[in-house]
Amino acid sequence: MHGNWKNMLPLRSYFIGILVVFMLFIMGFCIKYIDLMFQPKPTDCSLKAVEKSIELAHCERKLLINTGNGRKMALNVLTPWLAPIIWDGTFDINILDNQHNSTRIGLFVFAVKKYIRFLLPLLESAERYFMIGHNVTYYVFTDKVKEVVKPKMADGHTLQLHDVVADERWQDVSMRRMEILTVFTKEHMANEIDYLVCADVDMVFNDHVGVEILGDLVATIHPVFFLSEKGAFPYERRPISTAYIPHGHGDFYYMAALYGGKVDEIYKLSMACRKGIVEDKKKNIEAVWQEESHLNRYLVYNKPTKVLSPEYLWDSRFGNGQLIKKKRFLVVSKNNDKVRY
Ligand code: UD2
Repeated sequence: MHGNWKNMLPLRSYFIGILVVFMLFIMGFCIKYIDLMFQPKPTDCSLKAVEKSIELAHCERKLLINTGNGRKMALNVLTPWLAPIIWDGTFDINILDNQHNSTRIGLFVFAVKKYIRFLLPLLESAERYFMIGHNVTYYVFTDKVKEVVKPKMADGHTLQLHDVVADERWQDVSMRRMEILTVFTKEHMANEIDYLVCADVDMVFNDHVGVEILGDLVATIHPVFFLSEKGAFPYERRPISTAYIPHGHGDFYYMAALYGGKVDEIYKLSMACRKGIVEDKKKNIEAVWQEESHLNRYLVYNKPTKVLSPEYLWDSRFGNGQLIKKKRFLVVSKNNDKVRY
């Protein structure tokens, strides 16, 4: 008996071992599936819960629309005055193309003095990406009509060349555009086109830019300032200038390299900007960003009916590019000292 008991000792350790392993296994199982054991109740589908989520979604939208924060506003698809902000994915180009099947569109550019070198690349890129399938007139103003090389153009596209004086200062060339617009929108374009798009010449189209950009009055958010707080916008802040915008006013900072609208709206815009430029000149002052400052002033008090996201104006040197899915219209890098003087 005694001897038997001694013989059973290893057997007892064996059972204890098995028991320990078993308990460890149970503990492991519990740790792994603890959340299953305390699972929350199935989703509450009661009317109250649904109402709560609708209310939350509503608040979220309200926040997006009402916020005075420039960062959120520029990334929205609606301005606080309910104008669309055009981003990739917000429009169906087939529907819009059908709506605009007989629309006549103009593209207005200045290519004066050394800037003539930018004209052909701009027009060639326009032939690839700008208003494809639509009736387009290029209105080119230059002091070098004879040097203009015409691009190969699609049916329904025409090029008009117009002589313009070459101002000595590049700032005056840039501002002269407003004066020319006041005359041409009234006397020529009113009968020739429905919408006018105004652009800088040192730019290239890099992706689709179509009828989604057409509207009564359209402006483009400046890519440098689309995430900035309003206080950082480089508006003209000197009250002596007619382009003055007081702190607290304004919604976005728009870039003068692309804007547009119905011909009569561009007439009104250019008249106001031209008047401001002339009044400033009388006082011997010039707005901080020339006609861009006057354009911004006009658009603060005459809200655009459509706003283009920075997809429509991009400079490859800028940061934040990851937020911009398509870079449709690009600034061409240039050596200012070489082309302006
Ligand atoms: C910025 C704006 C521009 C305008 C300007 C201030 C960009 C991309 N654009 O341009 O819209 O507000 O500041 O006035 O930031 N031009 C000529 N010949 C010249 C000089 C100018 O044809 O000798 C025309 C040309 O169409 C050019 C435009 O004026 O694209 C604006 O001049 P800019 O491009 O030199 O001015 P920039 O780059 O500072």
